[in-house]
Amino acid sequence: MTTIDTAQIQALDSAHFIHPFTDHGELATRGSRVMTHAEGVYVWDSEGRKLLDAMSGLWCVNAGYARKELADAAYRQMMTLPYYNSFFQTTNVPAVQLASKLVSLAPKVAERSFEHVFYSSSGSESNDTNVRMVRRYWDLLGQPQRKVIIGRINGYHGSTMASASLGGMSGMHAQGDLPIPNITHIGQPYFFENGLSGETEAQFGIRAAGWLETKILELGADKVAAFIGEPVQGAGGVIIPPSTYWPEIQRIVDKYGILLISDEVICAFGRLGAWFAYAQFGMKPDLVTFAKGVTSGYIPLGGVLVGNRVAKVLIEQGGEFNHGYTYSGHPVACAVALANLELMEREQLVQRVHDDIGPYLAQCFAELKQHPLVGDAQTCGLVAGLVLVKNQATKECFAEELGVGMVCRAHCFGNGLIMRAVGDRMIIAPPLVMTHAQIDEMMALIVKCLDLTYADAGKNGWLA
Ligand code: PXG
Repeated sequence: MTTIDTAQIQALDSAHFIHPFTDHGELATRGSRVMTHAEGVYVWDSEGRKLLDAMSGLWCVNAGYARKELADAAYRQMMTLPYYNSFFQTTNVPAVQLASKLVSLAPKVAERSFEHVFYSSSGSESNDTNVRMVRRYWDLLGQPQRKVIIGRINGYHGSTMASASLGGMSGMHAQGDLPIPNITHIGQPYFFENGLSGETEAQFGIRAAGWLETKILELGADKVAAFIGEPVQGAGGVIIPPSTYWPEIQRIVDKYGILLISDEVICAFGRLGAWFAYAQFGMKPDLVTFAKGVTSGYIPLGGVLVGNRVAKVLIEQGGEFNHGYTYSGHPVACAVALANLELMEREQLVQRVHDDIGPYLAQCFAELKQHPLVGDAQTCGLVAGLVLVKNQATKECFAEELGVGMVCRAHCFGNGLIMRAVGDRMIIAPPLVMTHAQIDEMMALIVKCLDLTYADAGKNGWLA
């Protein structure tokens, strides 16, 4: 391994590279962490520190790092056909094979089943595609007034103008006049924060879904085009909805004939123990957004599974759909995705999350509820979240400005663990290849960092 001059890279980084979601004043003083290589579930930085990556990069390295099969697939495809477009009545073999593979992996949900795929290179682009497709669908059906798409506060759907608008991140909406017109939001199904005293989680799920009906009636049902949501909210802090929530949402969208978009950029490809998540949540979506795990993040690829309800109208009545990207159906990205799905099938990674490593993580996280700093802890497949609280008995939260989550996150980094903080929610989404021993190692680090944070909170008088 060549040695890296960390200070020089940091100086150049700060001088020339504008990072996503980064305060560059802070970056300039602190210097960024330079990641150099990775293997399995570990990444190394330029100072030689080894970190257990409990976030799979950014929720994407499902198959783990340094998988030779994926590099080989990219190399082979680059030497065969590194690029060709799929405009102008052309196609390529990996894009076709992948579309047919994805369709075969998508659970059948009656008339909403999936036989078609549209490709992009990211989750954000895919959700922009969804906006265009939904509007085109209603225009073709002679209902052009159906324009409004409803998302959720604290949902995340990407960072382009349309996808950031679909999302409900207040920090993003505060910059650049978002959301764009005809996108609105309802509250999130977060029981810990929004459940009423005496209300069961199941009752809360029905009530939270009811916010959709209220919004539809307020807007006028004939104005509403679609509802979009992540089966489990990821970037919002791993918010796992009550089991009653999605079936009730489905009942409501069906009642008013509204399209349902399941954004599975995080939730698909084994993350929740299935190839796609919608069926296990009782959703019958018309469009499913995917990205990230489809290639285990080795190369950018995203897209939309287009259900028969929409595909039929677009194809049979639509003529040309004036939408597409240079890299739609990129042969190298699709070849890597095919190799990734093959690898996942061979190693039964999805089944493993469902039957083995997911339940093991759930058991470990349940034990964390004993920790005095933990107000609640939940898992679903291989995502998990816990909330840091000031008082475990009353579930009183810390004042936001204390930044307790960031204190905990700093301890994690300092102790060789990559865990994310979303406010005071600490979250993980480890690679699906994690062994039991690696889960044990991760849990020991989590407990250690919770202890250190608890000690800090005590010293600073935050627990009083
Ligand atoms: N939908 C969902 C559900 C996502 O999680 C996107 C769309 C956008 O995908 P692209 O590929 O355009 O980034 C995402 C992305 C975080 C974080 O802080 C999460 C994402 C991206 C960046 C940061 O957890 N998810």
